[in-house]
Amino acid sequence: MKKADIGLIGLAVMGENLVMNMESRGYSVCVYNRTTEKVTDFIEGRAKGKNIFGADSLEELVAGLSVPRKVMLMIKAGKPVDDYIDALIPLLSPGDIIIDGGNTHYPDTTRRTKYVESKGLLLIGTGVSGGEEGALKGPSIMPGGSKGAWEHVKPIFQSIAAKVEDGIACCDWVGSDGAGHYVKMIHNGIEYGDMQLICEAYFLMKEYLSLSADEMYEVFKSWNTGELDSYLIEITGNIFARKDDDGTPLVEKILDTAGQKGTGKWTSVASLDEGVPLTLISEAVYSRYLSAMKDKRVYASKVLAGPHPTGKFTGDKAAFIEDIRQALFASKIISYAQGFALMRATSEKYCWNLNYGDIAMLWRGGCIIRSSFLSNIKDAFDANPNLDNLLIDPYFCNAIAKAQDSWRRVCAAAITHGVAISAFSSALAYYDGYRTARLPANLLQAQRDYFGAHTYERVDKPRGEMYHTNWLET
Ligand code: NBP
Repeated sequence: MKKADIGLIGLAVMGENLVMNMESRGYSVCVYNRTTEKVTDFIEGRAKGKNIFGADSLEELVAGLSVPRKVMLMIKAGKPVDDYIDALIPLLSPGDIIIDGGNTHYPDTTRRTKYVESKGLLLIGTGVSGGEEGALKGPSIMPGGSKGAWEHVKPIFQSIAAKVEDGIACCDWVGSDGAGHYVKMIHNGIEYGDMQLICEAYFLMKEYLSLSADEMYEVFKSWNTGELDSYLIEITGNIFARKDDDGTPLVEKILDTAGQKGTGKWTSVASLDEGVPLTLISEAVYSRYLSAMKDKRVYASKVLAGPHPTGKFTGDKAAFIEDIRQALFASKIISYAQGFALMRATSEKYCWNLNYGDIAMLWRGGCIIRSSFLSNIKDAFDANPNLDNLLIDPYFCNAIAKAQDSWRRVCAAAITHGVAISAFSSALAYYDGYRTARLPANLLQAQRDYFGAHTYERVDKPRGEMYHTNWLET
């Protein structure tokens, strides 16, 4: 019997759709699921008549695969992945490949790569982005792990991945160890930031400018034709157009408590570990936490005073909407600048040799943060592969210079009128901090030396020479 090109374990939304995608590209797939009834349902349902075969056990799955065997896990991240790896190792042969396509935390992939390689096998830990629709029609795929596995998996992955207009697949090798899952984690963090920025723009338009959902639909439609052109801007416009059964905007019926699965938090924690500011994404994570404190906020709204004046906007609305657009664009640049700076620090630490321009291209299609803006990032790293911070690139430097008056007007108005815009304002604070040659940390060093004899460097002496003062001595 002819063997299948690849095996897949995990027939939930993502797994099933990836299998359908692979089969539609000419690959035969053998499938297995812990709850084996799902295998039967799938084979007799969506997969009927297709080049997809079911297995009732892991042994049957492995026996049905061509060599080197490729087994992809599309299951809940965490212990189930370790359990399947341990169950598969005795069934596989040297050179066979295990692929983890779930939302795994990158240190787990680094650990598993070493473990699987020590058994003579290869492991790919890959980010898959784009949700269930992406999985079916073309996701963004970010593989890392055992480099030797890539040549065997590349044709399948690149054929199922999203393609951008020039036909380039949004899938390429990212780096060793957990690099693929790391880049997916950064993607998710950036997604948190992009979403929060859009929510703050909406909040200003609703609370301060008193725009209707229909008016905001028009604003987002026009924004999607310019610098902000992106999937998230597009779907946000569509959300404003959606009415509930009573004809009112559905979005206003939705409870304001945000959920999360934790990948934004991982990104923030990674930034603290590396000592790289990631203020915008971290604010986006905190904003979700704050939103979840609904009862406390409702209580506080009745007892905590707001600013005066609290009145509504009376000026030129179109001009202020343009200010918001510029503020969103400038803040978005900050978010990506911080995300890429964090990737650089981590890449250097683990010797991953990440290619930042190529990573931007992986996100051009298929995934949630896809946008035209990513081409500008690719151009920036093509022009200078050693670019330390995107803000220094001429395009982004000029874009922020152009946007900053609007950005400051928006933050000032929001602060004056008490509209919470933590991502816009923290982005501006980072920008002002990053462009300041002399910060007040001289005083901070003096304080540390005063109470803890932590010593300090002097501006009039070579770097590295440490000084201590007995501050109480007169
Ligand atoms: P889920 O994350 O809901 O996982 C469902 C699958 O995991 C089923 O096959 C289930 O088997 C299996 N599973 C579970 Br749950 N616990 C298990 C255990 N203890 N042992 C063995 N198998 C177990 O599915 P999904 O939403 O399709 O996502 C799959 C992976 O892709 C996840 O890691 C997810 O984070 C990631 N991801 C999801 C999306 C998305 O938009 N949903 C996007 C990108 C990445 P059962 O049928 O027997 O319960």
